[in-house]
Amino acid sequence: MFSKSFALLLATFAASAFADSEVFYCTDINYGGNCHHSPKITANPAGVCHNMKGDVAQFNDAISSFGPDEDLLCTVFNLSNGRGVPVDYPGYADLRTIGFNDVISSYLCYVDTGNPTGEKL
Ligand SMILES: *[C@@H]1O[C@H](CO)[C@@H](O)[C@H](O)[C@H]1NC(C)=O
Ligand SMILES: [Ca+2]
Repeated sequence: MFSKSFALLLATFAASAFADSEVFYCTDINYGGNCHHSPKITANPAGVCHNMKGDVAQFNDAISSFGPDEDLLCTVFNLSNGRGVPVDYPGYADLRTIGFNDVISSYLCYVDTGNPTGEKL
């Protein structure tokens, strides 16, 4: 009884605590040039994938700094060859340091619930 309501309380807390996470990324290093805040990323079992298309097409193959919020676990992808690298908080102010400057075409982010199985609330 206690544990069930405690779990519910935790889930409720987590859902509200993680409701406002986002990624901030820019075309220049050190978060300069043109910048963009991603849409809010909330807990989702499949993670949330964003492609640099449509209103963010200008960022395709142009991102030089990428900063996820504290509770996000992200992977950025070079869609030309399908290669992805993990980027966690605080991200990279200079993506050249991981050899990923101007190649990001999409990113996938999960809310880190601290669950070692990777299952999200
Ligand atoms: C991205 O993919 C392109 C096309 O395969 C390749 O030329 C480039 O080296 C790749 N860059 C990285 C950092 O993976
Ligand atoms: Ca750039």
